Amino acid sequence: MTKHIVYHIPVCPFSQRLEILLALRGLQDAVEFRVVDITKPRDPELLRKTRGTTALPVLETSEGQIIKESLVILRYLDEVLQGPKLRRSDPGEHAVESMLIAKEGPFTMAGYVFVMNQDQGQIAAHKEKLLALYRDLNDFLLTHNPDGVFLFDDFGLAEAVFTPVFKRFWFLDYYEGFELPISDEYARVHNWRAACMAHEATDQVSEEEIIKLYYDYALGAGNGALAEGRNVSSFTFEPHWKTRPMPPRDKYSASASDEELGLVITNAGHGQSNINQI
Ligand code: GAZ
Repeated sequence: MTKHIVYHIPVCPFSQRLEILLALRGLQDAVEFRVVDITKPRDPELLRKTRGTTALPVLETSEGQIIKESLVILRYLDEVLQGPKLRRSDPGEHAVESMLIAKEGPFTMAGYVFVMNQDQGQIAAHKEKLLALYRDLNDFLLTHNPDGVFLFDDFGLAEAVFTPVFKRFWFLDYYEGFELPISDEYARVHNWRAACMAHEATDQVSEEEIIKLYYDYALGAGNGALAEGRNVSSFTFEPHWKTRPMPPRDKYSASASDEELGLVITNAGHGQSNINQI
């Protein structure tokens, strides 16, 4: 039988949602992940399949159906893969988790816009916007499960949606010094977030990796764009992130070079340049 294929960008939060589902089921092999280099022109065959759109992840099912949007793919795989479902089976409970999931878009956007901000005069406004969204999540969790840790009794669909985003927001701790305040307004979401991030099915990425790979986002260059004066994207696969130094935290006054970021391959001797990823 042919496998499901997911076309994706490694380290993308949207595809980590799918990896978490597979890890929870112990079915990592049920899907073949194919890496797409978004700095290069898209393979015409894939473009034909997606009917011209370029956003990833995209699922090509074993039957050849094309499914876009990580949340749709997540729900599809949850239904078709064997094993206990991640979604709540009770319709009312499923509605509750779906309401929480409906908050992921604005939340994700607020964090990304914050890390990409280049205007120091706007820092406070970005911070307050994100804190308001955290307070809203706190209130939602208190309403539906005041004494628990997760939204229901265990890590579920909403947790699979939010955890990759919580982990990307390590870039806010590092580049913006952002922390959730320790107070009643945030206590419930604080516990939820900590439990989500500590869950063993979510360890596909590390804090160090996120900080190093997302340096270009912190300079305002998202989605594969190159920051000014640079030739290699911080998302490059080579040199591997583990071999590179931590980037400077201060994103507002300085911008590190390819060399300072450890992005230049020096041993080859034939002047081959790096391939930019994302
Ligand atoms: N809603 C889609 C899903 O599947 O959930 C989103 C998919 C998506 O945005 N994928 C991006 C992509 O494939 C990579 S991840 N881009 C390549 C292309 O050719 O379109 C998110 C942001 C943001 C900046 C970056 C990203 C991000 O805001 O992580 O906001 C949500 C892109 C400034």
